[in-house]
Amino acid sequence: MRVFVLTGAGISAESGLGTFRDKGGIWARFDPMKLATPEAFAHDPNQVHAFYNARRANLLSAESNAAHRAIARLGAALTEHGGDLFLCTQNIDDLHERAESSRVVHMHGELLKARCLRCEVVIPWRDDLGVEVPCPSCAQAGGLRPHVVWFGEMPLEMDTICDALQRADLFVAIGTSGSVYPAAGFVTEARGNGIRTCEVNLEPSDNARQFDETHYGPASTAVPAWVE
Ligand code: BV8
Repeated sequence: MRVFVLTGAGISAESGLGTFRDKGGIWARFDPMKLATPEAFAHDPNQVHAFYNARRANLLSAESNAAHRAIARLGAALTEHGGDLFLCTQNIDDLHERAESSRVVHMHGELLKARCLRCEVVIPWRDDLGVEVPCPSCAQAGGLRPHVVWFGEMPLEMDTICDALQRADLFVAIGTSGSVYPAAGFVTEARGNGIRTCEVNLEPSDNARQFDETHYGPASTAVPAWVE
């Protein structure tokens, strides 16, 4: 059995990381166009770095939760029985990895990594990084940005994602509002390929009607219940 799981901010909400579009969410408090676009970084890199440094500090004090651990168990069980879990996350945290999921596709990048604007090398984030620090690979000063996909930028590993979406037997969306593309369109693509679809979320998402099966409740209880 090949299962494609897409996770969003809702799976990390109970770990204390903010979601984006819930009441008091990140995009309710910060303007994504001023902090999560290439133009915003070009205009004020220090402000953008400060925004991600604050989220990184929050992440470092957070822990994975029962939902992340249940997905890791699902992956191990599928592999053991000759199946496959393709875990694609919109999240830029590392909580799936800390819950011991083995292969995580971060389509929107990773908060704990930096990328050079010129040579594109990706390096682990260090607190001293910022616009003054030269790239360790091409020595360009001021060239390091968060390794995060901003609005208007192409998500990462899309070929791999689309291939996995074609081959899946089941598509499961967990903790996502279904409001950001191309991720929000994956359920439509799955349905078009005749793949069964399931949503596990706190409440019905924007595209809830497209799911054959739905389970609602906080991820830390709803996801383990669905996995078991
Ligand atoms: C692209 C990283 C094209 C950054 C993010 C104008 C210009 C350019 C593009 C566009 C445009 N207008 C529209 C677009 C397309 C745009 C888009 O879709 N915009 C939306 C707003 C309409 N998309 C893009 O720009 C994408 N790129 O289109 O490129 C292209 C083509 C060719 C060549 C080049 C380019 C890139 C989008 C990626 C942006 N980066 N993240 C960062 O994190 O700072 S997106 C942002 O939304 C988030 O980061 C997150 O990754 C993503 C999805 O959000 P969710 O994860 O779903 O979170 P949300 O808060 O919305 O929902 C949480 C859910 O959890 C809720 O349903 C809630 O009920 C539930 N929940 C809450 N608590 C719990 C829970 N569930 C369970 N348990 C709980 N306890």
